Amino acid sequence: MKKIITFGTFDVFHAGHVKILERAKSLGDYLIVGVSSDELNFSKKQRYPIYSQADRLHIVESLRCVDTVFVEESLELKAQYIKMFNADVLVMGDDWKGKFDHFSDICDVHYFERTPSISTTEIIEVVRSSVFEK
Ligand code: C2G
Repeated sequence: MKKIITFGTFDVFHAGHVKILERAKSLGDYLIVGVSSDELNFSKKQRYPIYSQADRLHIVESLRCVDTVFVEESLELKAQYIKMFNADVLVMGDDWKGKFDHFSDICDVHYFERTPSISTTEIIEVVRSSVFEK
């Protein structure tokens, strides 16, 4: 059985998230998703996610294409997570292109093109401006 692993915050879950997860699953049989903890997200983006860690895990876990979720506590633990789950392929969006190439000694590394014109940051901006324009 071919196992795929991917990581992300998946805050304000949107179509770009679902599309990368579906494409990741299409590379194998079993999809494992590391969902960034609230603290990890704060350290990466200097803000806490809009959706709680528990809700983000719940949403991702509920998808048909996802088989297992776990909390990604640290970016530095990636190699350990890959080995722990025995993953054959690491998938990331191409905003991370090149950043994970060094894992190619333990698994295949595959970057998918990001879905254009949609992002959590953009959704937050649209909602914020529509609230303040009224
Ligand atoms: N994504 C995408 N298209 C978009 C937006 C996001 O394909 N329009 C992909 C990203 O490339 C990423 C995944 O969806 O592979 C999750 O995106 P984020 O939640 O923004 O992930 P990020 O906070 O970058 O966390 O260890 C790595 C990090 O945990 C990745």
